[in-house]
Amino acid sequence: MKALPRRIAHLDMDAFYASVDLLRYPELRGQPLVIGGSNAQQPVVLVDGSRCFSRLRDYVGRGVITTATYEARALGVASAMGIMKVARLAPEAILLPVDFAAYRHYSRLFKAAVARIVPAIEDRGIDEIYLDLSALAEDSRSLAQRIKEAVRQATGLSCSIAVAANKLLAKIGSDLDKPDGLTLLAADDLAQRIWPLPVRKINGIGPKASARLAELGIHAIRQLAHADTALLQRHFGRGYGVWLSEAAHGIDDRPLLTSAEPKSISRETTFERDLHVRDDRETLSGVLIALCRHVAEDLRRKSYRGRTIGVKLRFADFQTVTRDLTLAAATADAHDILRAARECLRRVPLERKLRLLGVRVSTLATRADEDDPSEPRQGELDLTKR
Ligand code: DCP
Ligand code: MG
Repeated sequence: MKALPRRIAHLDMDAFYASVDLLRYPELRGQPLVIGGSNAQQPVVLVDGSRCFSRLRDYVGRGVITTATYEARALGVASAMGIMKVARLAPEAILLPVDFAAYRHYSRLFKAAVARIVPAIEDRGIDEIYLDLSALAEDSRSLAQRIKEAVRQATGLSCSIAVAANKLLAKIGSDLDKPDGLTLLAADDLAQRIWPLPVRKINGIGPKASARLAELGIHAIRQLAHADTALLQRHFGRGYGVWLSEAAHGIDDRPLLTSAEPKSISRETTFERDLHVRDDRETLSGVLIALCRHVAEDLRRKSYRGRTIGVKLRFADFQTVTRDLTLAAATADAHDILRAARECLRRVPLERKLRLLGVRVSTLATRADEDDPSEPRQGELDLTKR
């Protein structure tokens, strides 16, 4: 039986920080507003109870803005611009300081409202989430409408949603009709709606990759889709080359990461002075033992065990190497972790001085996943075993 196509939504709040601040200062609605000042930009309450806001033309100093309302964006203002540059573009715009506590509060509110409708949510940060709608019967448009309405009810804020076959397309889609957008992307929309866009609209193509693609004459996603994969691999490496090609064709099988389960648990230490295995053997050995013990404690506290044990070394010249090995059975035991970490270290040439040492345990399973839930051995680590 052929699997049904997935229905993945991406939801992104509109001008998030600025919109949250407008809830508190509704008199600013409709004006260009920029978020990014310090406490000096805090509004002053006048004797008649009205508020006096800072204007950008009065601003002197450094710093960048976090975001701006759509009225300010119409003047050319964008996230991460220097405040002085914004002041030249939009001298009349109002500047407010950031208020992370308020943004976190509204972030929790909108996510809780969505979770009451769709249980499968991947949290992507303060103002965006992916949703898996595949298991729900309702059609995509009315679901998306209902989600937008629930967000508005819970927060008074608007968001933009797209529904598509995967995360990659949903993420591009939610940006197509901002603010207050609702975009449905079907498989045959690729050529019409995605291919004309610049390559940097693909999440995962950053400024460096898009600059290198531009050097190859590739600007639009359509050109990337038609580019020879072998050429892309020559310029970007095997893995990334293939990924570029697939992304341009709208292919993306990544599942939603719906819970906050850690992928690994690790500890690392940067030394006060660079250490050499020959001259500082005792110290390094002590550090390794302590790291393994801490990782084991972290695992136990969180009720995890892991099968892959790895070490990370950074040399004085900042070159970083990692080595790992996978055990037959998952462990949370400091002895087992130490033994495996030493095994990994034997595979690294150690002629140079070290500035950092780290130990990581991955391929995690919770106790509940395991056949044998017996407590790991307790006890002191034996320094002499090597
Ligand atoms: N943010 C930031 N610095 C950046 C980009 C964003 O501090 N360089 C903060 C402010 C934004 C929030 O993160 O309000 C969410 O980022 P978005 O990229 O989603 O931008 P907005 O929500 O502000 O606008 P949009 O309507 O384009 O989503
Ligand atoms: Mg946003």
